[in-house]
Amino acid sequence: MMEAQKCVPEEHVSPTVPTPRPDRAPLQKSSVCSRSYFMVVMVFFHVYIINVIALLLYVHYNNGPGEAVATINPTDGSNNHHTSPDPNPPLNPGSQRSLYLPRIEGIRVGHVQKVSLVPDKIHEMRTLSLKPLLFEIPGFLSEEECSVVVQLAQLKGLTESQVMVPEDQEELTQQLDLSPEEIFSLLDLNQDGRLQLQEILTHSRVRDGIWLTPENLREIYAGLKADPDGDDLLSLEEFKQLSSKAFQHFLQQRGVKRSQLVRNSRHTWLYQGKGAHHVLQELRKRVTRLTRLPSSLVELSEPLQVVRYEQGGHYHAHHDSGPVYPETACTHTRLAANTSTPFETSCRYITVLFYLNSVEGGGETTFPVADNRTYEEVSLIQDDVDLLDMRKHCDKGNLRVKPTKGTAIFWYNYLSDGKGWVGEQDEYSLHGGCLVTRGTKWVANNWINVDPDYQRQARYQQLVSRQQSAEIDDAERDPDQHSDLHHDL
Ligand SMILES: *[C@@H]1O[C@H](CO)[C@@H](O)[C@H](O)[C@H]1NC(C)=O
Ligand SMILES: *[C@@H]1O[C@H](CO)[C@@H](O)[C@H](O)[C@H]1NC(C)=O
Ligand SMILES: [Ca+2]
Ligand SMILES: [Ca+2]
Repeated sequence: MMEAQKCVPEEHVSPTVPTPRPDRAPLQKSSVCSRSYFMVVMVFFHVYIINVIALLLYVHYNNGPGEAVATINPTDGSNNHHTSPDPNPPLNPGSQRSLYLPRIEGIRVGHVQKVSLVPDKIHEMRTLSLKPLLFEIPGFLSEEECSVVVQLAQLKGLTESQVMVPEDQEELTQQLDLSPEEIFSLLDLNQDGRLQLQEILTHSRVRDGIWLTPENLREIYAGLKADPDGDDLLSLEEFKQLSSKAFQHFLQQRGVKRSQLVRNSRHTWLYQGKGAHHVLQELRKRVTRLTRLPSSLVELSEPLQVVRYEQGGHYHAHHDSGPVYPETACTHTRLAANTSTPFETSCRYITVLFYLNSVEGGGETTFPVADNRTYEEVSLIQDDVDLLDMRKHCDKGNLRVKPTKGTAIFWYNYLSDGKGWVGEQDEYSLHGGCLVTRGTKWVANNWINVDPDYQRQARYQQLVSRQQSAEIDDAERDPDQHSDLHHDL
């Protein structure tokens, strides 16, 4: 037998013997061999045990990341259990890659897919456009749910949405330390060495709370004697004479009517976490199912924004979230970023917009360039048609959605990076709220914030989970969890 022949000094035993046989009973062995034999068996046994442990560790670490991520937010686990009969679970339990972002396919404009968002009801989700990827879901909220949200918002109280004070444009240019020539060049989109009115408008609208029309601009030029030759064009020399301060000062002196603002509405924010009204919590769960995103992402996003537009209200065309450059910070992950940068945006990957009432007149949501062949910022503002102007040219846009009580629409503000994460801003996601010509308009927005920088989002979630676990003071928490997370995200 093998055992007999293997009565050899243990140093000859190869530790890589593939078939350990710890089960062989060393009963009939000679006493001479017994010690060696015992050693051999022990070595085999150890190799065997180490293999088993290694295998267990392997399995553990392969599963580890998914589990770790799924428990980033302690509420995740329980949510998953509670909603287990849900056919669209927030976290795909079959997949261990919880932070892979599913993106719903539009197929083609007009395509209808059935989605299960609440028990005993199937919703229909219609593709409205592919650029941006935009869907409509009638009856997403019931009539009662709409009323509850409106009432909660009224109870909380709404404030003016206006960003009236000119923003930190001055500061930004100072921080960037740009010369007038450089600014001129940035503004001169068509690079013809002159600033057309549209070029000034394209820029000013991004930064200021005041909505300028070509007529306003001519008025300002005249008031400041900025364009002595009166050709509506600013040469570099003319531009250098025109100080940004004087420009702002003129605007402020002139006074601003609400209708001249970018946004003429009032809004409030409603928290949707634990302890919030059940309708608000339910709404968030429904949004999670709709978007199929990890619930941890949805739960760490902005609260629900409820907006009221009175008759005469509007919101000129804009992007909900800006472009992201390597040095851009996201507002929500600021905590996890230690760089100070002048660029910050809200990184709203998805917008879900709910219509809380049917508007008597106007108030459509317009996507001026939806499914346009091409997109050129400079083409948005022409002499005769300003596609961004939601008071004057709402009807010129490519796509308009009429507000219908209970309907939700949602779209992606960013493209995919092709690897399951957030990529570049989708410029086609430009949209605005048309002038309300009759009655009042109530809408709500849920934004899902995702940092296009995967590591930063991961660090942020890690930080939040640490804070939460510190609050819970859960000493039993697996200490490996954070390092796993850090390693694998
Ligand atoms: C932020 O700072 C920490 C230590 O203070 C460092 O480990 C980390 O790499 C920094 N992150 C970035 C993005 O600079
Ligand atoms: C829309 O597409 C047309 C055709 O390609 C193009 O001429 C026009 O400039 C586009 N509009 C915008 C705003 O880019
Ligand atoms: Ca120009
Ligand atoms: Ca001129």
